[in-house]
Amino acid sequence: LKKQALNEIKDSVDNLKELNQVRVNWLGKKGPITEVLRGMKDLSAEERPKVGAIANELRDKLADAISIKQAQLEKAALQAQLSAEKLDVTLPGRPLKQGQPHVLQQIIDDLEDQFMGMGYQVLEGPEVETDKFNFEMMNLPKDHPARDMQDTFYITPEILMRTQTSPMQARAMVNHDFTKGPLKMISPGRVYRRDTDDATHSHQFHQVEGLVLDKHITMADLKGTLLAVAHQLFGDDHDIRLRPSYFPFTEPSVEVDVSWGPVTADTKPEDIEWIEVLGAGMVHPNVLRMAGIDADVYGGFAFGLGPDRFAMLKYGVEDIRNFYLNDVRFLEQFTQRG
Ligand code: FA5
Repeated sequence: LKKQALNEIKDSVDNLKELNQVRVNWLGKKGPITEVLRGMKDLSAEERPKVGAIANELRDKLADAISIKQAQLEKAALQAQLSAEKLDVTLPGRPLKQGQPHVLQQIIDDLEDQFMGMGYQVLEGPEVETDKFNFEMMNLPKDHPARDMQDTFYITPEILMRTQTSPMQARAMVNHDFTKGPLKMISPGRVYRRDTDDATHSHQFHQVEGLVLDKHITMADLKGTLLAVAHQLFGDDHDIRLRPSYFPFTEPSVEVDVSWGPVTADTKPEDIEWIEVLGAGMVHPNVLRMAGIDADVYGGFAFGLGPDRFAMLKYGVEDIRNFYLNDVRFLEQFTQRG
Protein backbone atom coordinates (compact mmCIF):
# COMPACT_ATOMS: atom_id res chain seq x y z
CA LEU A 1 0.00 0.00 0.00
CA LYS A 2 2.76 2.35 1.02
CA LYS A 3 4.79 1.67 -2.11
CA GLN A 4 1.82 2.14 -4.34
CA ALA A 5 0.95 5.44 -2.70
CA LEU A 6 4.49 6.78 -2.81
CA ASN A 7 4.83 5.86 -6.49
CA GLU A 8 1.62 7.59 -7.26
CA ILE A 9 2.84 10.72 -5.52
CA LYS A 10 6.30 10.68 -7.02
CA ASP A 11 5.70 9.64 -10.59
CA SER A 12 2.16 9.87 -11.83
CA VAL A 13 1.37 13.33 -10.51
CA ASP A 14 2.48 16.36 -12.49
CA ASN A 15 0.33 19.18 -11.32
CA LEU A 16 -1.04 20.56 -8.10
CA LYS A 17 -4.61 19.59 -8.88
CA GLU A 18 -3.73 15.93 -9.37
CA LEU A 19 -1.67 16.00 -6.20
CA ASN A 20 -4.65 17.24 -4.27
CA GLN A 21 -6.72 14.39 -5.68
CA VAL A 22 -4.09 11.90 -4.50
CA ARG A 23 -4.16 13.50 -1.08
CA VAL A 24 -7.92 13.11 -0.86
CA ASN A 25 -7.76 9.52 -2.10
CA TRP A 26 -5.18 8.37 0.41
CA LEU A 27 -5.56 10.61 3.42
CA GLY A 28 -9.17 11.77 3.06
CA LYS A 29 -12.16 10.68 5.13
CA LYS A 30 -12.93 7.88 2.71
CA GLY A 31 -9.32 6.83 2.18
CA PRO A 32 -7.81 3.47 3.20
CA ILE A 33 -5.90 4.86 6.20
CA THR A 34 -8.94 6.46 7.75
CA GLU A 35 -10.75 3.21 7.15
CA VAL A 36 -8.05 1.25 9.00
CA LEU A 37 -8.10 3.68 11.91
CA ARG A 38 -11.85 3.51 12.05
CA GLY A 39 -11.72 -0.31 12.14
CA MET A 40 -9.47 -0.24 15.19
CA LYS A 41 -12.36 -0.68 17.59
CA ASP A 42 -12.88 -4.20 16.23
CA LEU A 43 -9.31 -5.23 16.93
CA SER A 44 -7.94 -6.96 19.99
CA ALA A 45 -6.11 -5.01 22.65
CA GLU A 46 -2.70 -6.34 21.49
CA GLU A 47 -3.30 -5.64 17.82
CA ARG A 48 -4.60 -2.15 18.34
CA PRO A 49 -1.33 -0.34 19.18
CA LYS A 50 0.56 -2.17 16.43
CA VAL A 51 -1.95 -1.43 13.73
CA GLY A 52 -2.31 2.12 15.03
CA ALA A 53 1.43 2.69 14.89
CA ILE A 54 1.67 1.35 11.32
CA ALA A 55 -1.28 3.40 10.14
CA ASN A 56 0.02 6.57 11.75
CA GLU A 57 3.49 6.07 10.33
CA LEU A 58 2.05 5.49 6.89
CA ARG A 59 -0.11 8.59 7.20
CA ASP A 60 2.87 10.73 8.25
CA LYS A 61 5.05 9.36 5.46
CA LEU A 62 2.43 10.06 2.84
CA ALA A 63 1.80 13.53 4.20
CA ASP A 64 5.56 14.28 4.04
CA ALA A 65 5.82 12.89 0.52
CA ILE A 66 2.88 15.01 -0.55
CA SER A 67 4.28 18.22 0.87
CA ILE A 68 7.68 17.59 -0.73
CA LYS A 69 5.98 16.95 -4.06
CA GLN A 70 3.86 20.06 -3.56
CA ALA A 71 6.96 22.22 -2.99
CA GLN A 72 8.54 20.77 -6.15
CA LEU A 73 5.46 21.43 -8.22
CA GLU A 74 5.14 24.99 -6.93
CA LYS A 75 8.76 25.73 -7.69
CA ALA A 76 8.42 24.32 -11.18
CA ALA A 77 5.32 26.41 -11.77
CA LEU A 78 7.14 29.56 -10.67
CA GLN A 79 10.08 28.75 -12.95
CA ALA A 80 7.77 28.22 -15.86
CA GLN A 81 6.05 31.53 -15.20
CA LEU A 82 9.34 33.39 -14.86
CA SER A 83 10.75 32.04 -18.08
CA ALA A 84 7.51 32.74 -19.92
CA GLU A 85 7.60 36.37 -18.75
CA LYS A 86 11.30 36.86 -19.30
CA LEU A 87 12.28 40.37 -20.45
CA ASP A 88 14.45 40.75 -23.47
CA VAL A 89 16.57 43.67 -22.33
CA THR A 90 18.22 43.88 -25.74
CA LEU A 91 14.96 44.92 -27.45
CA PRO A 92 15.12 48.55 -28.56
CA GLY A 93 12.87 50.81 -26.42
CA ARG A 94 9.76 52.46 -27.75
CA PRO A 95 10.52 56.13 -28.36
CA LEU A 96 8.81 58.42 -25.86
CA LYS A 97 6.83 61.25 -27.33
CA GLN A 98 8.40 64.38 -25.97
CA GLY A 99 6.28 67.42 -25.29
CA GLN A 100 7.40 70.99 -25.77
CA PRO A 101 6.28 74.44 -24.74
CA HIS A 102 3.37 75.89 -26.72
CA VAL A 103 4.51 77.98 -29.67
CA LEU A 104 3.30 81.18 -27.97
CA GLN A 105 5.25 80.28 -24.86
CA GLN A 106 8.32 79.76 -27.06
CA ILE A 107 7.93 83.28 -28.44
CA ILE A 108 7.49 84.69 -24.93
CA ASP A 109 10.52 82.73 -23.68
CA ASP A 110 12.59 84.15 -26.56
CA LEU A 111 11.47 87.68 -25.71
CA GLU A 112 12.25 87.17 -22.03
CA ASP A 113 15.74 85.91 -22.86
CA GLN A 114 16.40 88.84 -25.10
CA PHE A 115 15.16 91.48 -22.69
CA MET A 116 16.91 89.92 -19.72
CA GLY A 117 20.08 90.13 -21.82
CA MET A 118 19.44 93.87 -22.07
CA GLY A 119 19.10 94.19 -18.30
CA TYR A 120 15.30 94.11 -17.93
CA GLN A 121 13.57 92.36 -15.08
CA VAL A 122 10.58 90.11 -15.80
CA LEU A 123 7.49 90.78 -13.68
CA GLU A 124 4.25 88.85 -13.71
CA GLY A 125 0.97 90.28 -12.58
CA PRO A 126 -2.63 89.27 -11.92
CA GLU A 127 -5.03 88.48 -14.76
CA VAL A 128 -7.93 89.51 -12.56
CA GLU A 129 -7.24 93.21 -12.07
CA THR A 130 -8.82 96.21 -10.50
CA ASP A 131 -10.30 99.02 -12.55
CA LYS A 132 -7.83 101.28 -10.76
CA PHE A 133 -4.70 99.63 -12.18
CA ASN A 134 -6.10 98.51 -15.54
CA PHE A 135 -7.58 101.92 -16.39
CA GLU A 136 -7.39 104.76 -13.88
CA MET A 137 -3.69 104.59 -13.13
CA MET A 138 -3.15 104.38 -16.89
CA ASN A 139 -4.77 107.78 -17.34
CA LEU A 140 -8.19 106.40 -18.27
CA PRO A 141 -10.71 107.80 -15.78
CA LYS A 142 -14.19 106.25 -15.60
CA ASP A 143 -15.85 108.35 -18.30
CA HIS A 144 -12.90 108.33 -20.71
CA PRO A 145 -14.04 107.51 -24.28
CA ALA A 146 -10.87 105.51 -24.99
CA ARG A 147 -12.15 102.80 -22.64
CA ASP A 148 -14.27 101.69 -25.57
CA MET A 149 -11.08 100.71 -27.42
CA GLN A 150 -10.77 97.76 -25.07
CA ASP A 151 -14.14 96.15 -24.54
CA THR A 152 -13.92 94.70 -21.08
CA PHE A 153 -15.07 91.58 -19.21
CA TYR A 154 -16.18 93.00 -15.86
CA ILE A 155 -16.51 90.77 -12.81
CA THR A 156 -17.80 93.53 -10.55
CA PRO A 157 -17.86 97.29 -11.35
CA GLU A 158 -14.37 97.52 -9.80
CA ILE A 159 -12.87 94.14 -10.73
CA LEU A 160 -12.25 92.96 -14.28
CA MET A 161 -10.23 90.64 -16.49
CA ARG A 162 -7.27 92.77 -17.50
CA THR A 163 -7.58 94.04 -21.07
CA GLN A 164 -3.87 94.77 -21.38
CA THR A 165 -0.61 94.14 -19.51
CA SER A 166 -0.24 97.91 -18.97
CA PRO A 167 -1.47 97.75 -15.34
CA MET A 168 1.91 96.16 -14.64
CA GLN A 169 3.51 99.47 -15.58
CA ALA A 170 1.66 101.15 -12.72
CA ARG A 171 2.41 98.30 -10.32
CA ALA A 172 6.12 98.43 -11.19
CA MET A 173 6.26 102.25 -10.93
CA VAL A 174 4.71 102.50 -7.48
CA ASN A 175 7.23 99.97 -6.18
CA HIS A 176 10.33 101.37 -7.83
CA ASP A 177 13.15 103.09 -6.02
CA PHE A 178 15.18 105.26 -8.43
CA THR A 179 18.10 105.52 -6.03
CA LYS A 180 18.77 101.88 -7.00
CA GLY A 181 18.88 102.64 -10.75
CA PRO A 182 16.54 102.97 -13.72
CA LEU A 183 13.33 100.95 -14.04
CA LYS A 184 13.56 98.42 -16.88
CA MET A 185 10.97 95.71 -16.93
CA ILE A 186 8.86 93.51 -19.15
CA SER A 187 5.68 91.77 -18.09
CA PRO A 188 4.29 88.91 -20.17
CA GLY A 189 0.85 87.41 -19.66
CA ARG A 190 -2.70 86.75 -20.82
CA VAL A 191 -5.19 89.49 -21.46
CA TYR A 192 -8.93 89.42 -22.22
CA ARG A 193 -11.25 91.48 -24.38
CA ARG A 194 -14.78 91.17 -25.59
CA ASP A 195 -13.50 91.15 -29.16
CA THR A 196 -15.27 88.98 -31.69
CA ASP A 197 -12.89 86.18 -32.67
CA ASP A 198 -11.63 86.29 -36.23
CA ALA A 199 -8.42 85.49 -38.10
CA THR A 200 -6.40 88.18 -36.31
CA HIS A 201 -8.41 88.70 -33.10
CA SER A 202 -8.96 86.46 -30.13
CA HIS A 203 -10.99 87.29 -27.00
CA GLN A 204 -8.06 85.96 -24.97
CA PHE A 205 -4.56 86.62 -26.19
CA HIS A 206 -1.13 87.54 -24.89
CA GLN A 207 0.79 90.73 -24.42
CA VAL A 208 4.28 91.54 -23.29
CA GLU A 209 4.46 94.92 -21.66
CA GLY A 210 7.73 96.81 -21.61
CA LEU A 211 8.72 99.85 -19.60
CA VAL A 212 11.93 101.84 -19.26
CA LEU A 213 12.12 104.87 -16.97
CA ASP A 214 15.15 106.97 -16.17
CA LYS A 215 16.48 110.45 -16.81
CA HIS A 216 17.02 111.31 -20.50
CA ILE A 217 15.24 108.42 -22.25
CA THR A 218 14.14 109.32 -25.77
CA MET A 219 11.98 107.99 -28.59
CA ALA A 220 15.21 106.93 -30.35
CA ASP A 221 15.84 104.49 -27.48
CA LEU A 222 12.37 103.05 -28.04
CA LYS A 223 12.90 102.63 -31.77
CA GLY A 224 16.34 101.06 -31.33
CA THR A 225 15.00 98.61 -28.75
CA LEU A 226 12.05 97.53 -30.89
CA LEU A 227 14.21 97.17 -34.00
CA ALA A 228 16.60 94.93 -32.07
CA VAL A 229 13.66 92.78 -30.95
CA ALA A 230 12.24 92.54 -34.45
CA HIS A 231 15.61 91.54 -35.87
CA GLN A 232 16.13 88.92 -33.21
CA LEU A 233 12.73 87.33 -33.74
CA PHE A 234 12.22 87.66 -37.46
CA GLY A 235 15.73 88.11 -38.86
CA ASP A 236 17.85 91.14 -39.73
CA ASP A 237 16.18 91.57 -43.13
CA HIS A 238 12.81 92.50 -41.62
CA ASP A 239 12.06 96.17 -41.16
CA ILE A 240 9.77 97.98 -38.75
CA ARG A 241 7.80 101.15 -39.15
CA LEU A 242 6.35 103.51 -36.57
CA ARG A 243 2.97 105.09 -37.26
CA PRO A 244 1.54 107.90 -35.13
CA SER A 245 -1.25 106.63 -32.92
CA TYR A 246 -3.09 107.35 -29.72
CA PHE A 247 -2.98 105.73 -26.30
CA PRO A 248 -4.12 107.59 -23.18
CA PHE A 249 -1.03 106.47 -21.26
CA THR A 250 1.62 107.58 -23.78
CA GLU A 251 2.36 110.87 -25.48
CA PRO A 252 3.41 110.77 -28.24
CA SER A 253 2.10 107.33 -29.14
CA VAL A 254 2.95 105.02 -32.00
CA GLU A 255 1.83 101.77 -33.47
CA VAL A 256 4.57 99.56 -34.75
CA ASP A 257 4.35 97.32 -37.80
CA VAL A 258 6.80 94.63 -38.89
CA SER A 259 7.25 93.76 -42.54
CA TRP A 260 5.67 90.44 -43.48
CA GLY A 261 8.62 89.57 -45.71
CA PRO A 262 12.27 90.57 -45.94
CA VAL A 263 13.10 94.11 -46.97
CA THR A 264 16.25 94.85 -48.99
CA ALA A 265 17.68 98.04 -50.48
CA ASP A 266 15.86 97.19 -53.72
CA THR A 267 12.42 96.60 -52.21
CA LYS A 268 9.94 99.26 -53.29
CA PRO A 269 8.08 100.78 -50.32
CA GLU A 270 4.73 100.04 -51.93
CA ASP A 271 5.61 96.33 -52.15
CA ILE A 272 6.14 95.95 -48.42
CA GLU A 273 3.30 94.31 -46.52
CA TRP A 274 3.10 95.46 -42.89
CA ILE A 275 1.44 93.82 -39.93
CA GLU A 276 0.71 95.70 -36.72
CA VAL A 277 2.30 93.99 -33.76
CA LEU A 278 2.51 96.49 -30.94
CA GLY A 279 1.58 99.79 -29.44
CA ALA A 280 4.11 102.05 -27.77
CA GLY A 281 5.04 105.58 -26.84
CA MET A 282 6.62 107.92 -24.31
CA VAL A 283 5.01 107.46 -20.89
CA HIS A 284 2.41 110.17 -20.24
CA PRO A 285 3.36 112.53 -17.35
CA ASN A 286 -0.03 111.89 -15.73
CA VAL A 287 0.79 108.19 -15.43
CA LEU A 288 4.12 109.01 -13.79
CA ARG A 289 2.54 111.47 -11.37
CA MET A 290 -0.25 109.07 -10.35
CA ALA A 291 2.45 106.55 -9.45
CA GLY A 292 4.25 109.14 -7.34
CA ILE A 293 7.12 109.79 -9.76
CA ASP A 294 8.49 113.27 -10.45
CA ALA A 295 7.62 113.70 -14.13
CA ASP A 296 10.00 116.65 -14.49
CA VAL A 297 12.97 114.44 -13.65
CA TYR A 298 12.06 110.97 -14.87
CA GLY A 299 10.49 109.74 -18.06
CA GLY A 300 10.76 106.96 -20.57
CA PHE A 301 9.07 104.68 -23.03
CA ALA A 302 6.57 101.86 -22.81
CA PHE A 303 5.28 99.30 -25.26
CA GLY A 304 2.74 96.51 -25.35
CA LEU A 305 3.34 93.85 -27.95
CA GLY A 306 1.26 90.89 -29.04
CA PRO A 307 3.17 87.57 -29.09
CA ASP A 308 0.22 85.98 -30.92
CA ARG A 309 0.75 88.37 -33.82
CA PHE A 310 4.51 87.82 -33.57
CA ALA A 311 4.00 84.08 -33.88
CA MET A 312 1.68 84.52 -36.88
CA LEU A 313 4.28 86.65 -38.58
CA LYS A 314 7.21 84.45 -37.73
CA TYR A 315 5.63 81.19 -38.87
CA GLY A 316 3.19 82.45 -41.51
CA VAL A 317 0.15 81.30 -39.50
CA GLU A 318 -2.88 82.90 -41.08
CA ASP A 319 -5.46 82.37 -38.37
CA ILE A 320 -4.81 83.28 -34.72
CA ARG A 321 -7.45 80.78 -33.58
CA ASN A 322 -5.09 77.92 -34.46
CA PHE A 323 -3.08 78.76 -31.36
CA TYR A 324 -6.05 78.06 -29.12
CA LEU A 325 -7.56 74.92 -30.64
CA ASN A 326 -4.98 72.62 -29.03
CA ASP A 327 -4.67 70.49 -32.13
CA VAL A 328 -1.45 68.59 -31.52
CA ARG A 329 -0.85 68.18 -35.27
CA PHE A 330 -0.67 71.97 -35.55
CA LEU A 331 1.30 72.54 -32.36
CA GLU A 332 3.96 69.89 -32.88
CA GLN A 333 5.19 71.67 -36.00
CA PHE A 334 6.88 74.24 -33.82
CA THR A 335 9.81 72.27 -32.51
CA GLN A 336 11.87 74.22 -30.09
CA ARG A 337 15.33 75.29 -31.01
CA GLY A 338 18.35 74.50 -28.81
C1 FA5 B 1 -2.63 98.15 -25.92
O1 FA5 B 1 -3.18 97.15 -25.37
C2 FA5 B 1 -1.70 98.98 -25.18
N1 FA5 B 1 -1.73 98.67 -23.77
C3 FA5 B 1 -0.31 98.83 -25.73
C4 FA5 B 1 0.62 99.87 -25.24
C5 FA5 B 1 1.42 99.62 -24.14
C6 FA5 B 1 0.71 101.10 -25.85
C7 FA5 B 1 2.28 100.61 -23.67
C8 FA5 B 1 1.57 102.08 -25.40
C9 FA5 B 1 2.35 101.82 -24.30
P1 FA5 B 1 -3.53 97.57 -28.33
O2 FA5 B 1 -4.94 97.49 -27.94
O3 FA5 B 1 -3.21 98.17 -29.64
O4 FA5 B 1 -2.71 98.40 -27.24
O5 FA5 B 1 -2.89 96.13 -28.26
C10 FA5 B 1 -1.50 95.91 -28.36
C11 FA5 B 1 -1.18 94.71 -29.24
O6 FA5 B 1 -1.91 93.56 -28.79
C12 FA5 B 1 -1.63 94.88 -30.68
O7 FA5 B 1 -0.63 95.53 -31.42
C13 FA5 B 1 -1.80 93.46 -31.14
O8 FA5 B 1 -0.52 92.87 -31.45
C14 FA5 B 1 -2.29 92.77 -29.90
N2 FA5 B 1 -3.75 92.62 -29.91
C15 FA5 B 1 -4.71 93.55 -29.63
N3 FA5 B 1 -5.94 93.03 -29.69
C16 FA5 B 1 -5.79 91.73 -30.00
C17 FA5 B 1 -6.66 90.62 -30.17
N4 FA5 B 1 -7.99 90.72 -30.02
N5 FA5 B 1 -6.14 89.40 -30.51
C18 FA5 B 1 -4.80 89.29 -30.63
N6 FA5 B 1 -3.91 90.24 -30.45
C19 FA5 B 1 -4.39 91.47 -30.15
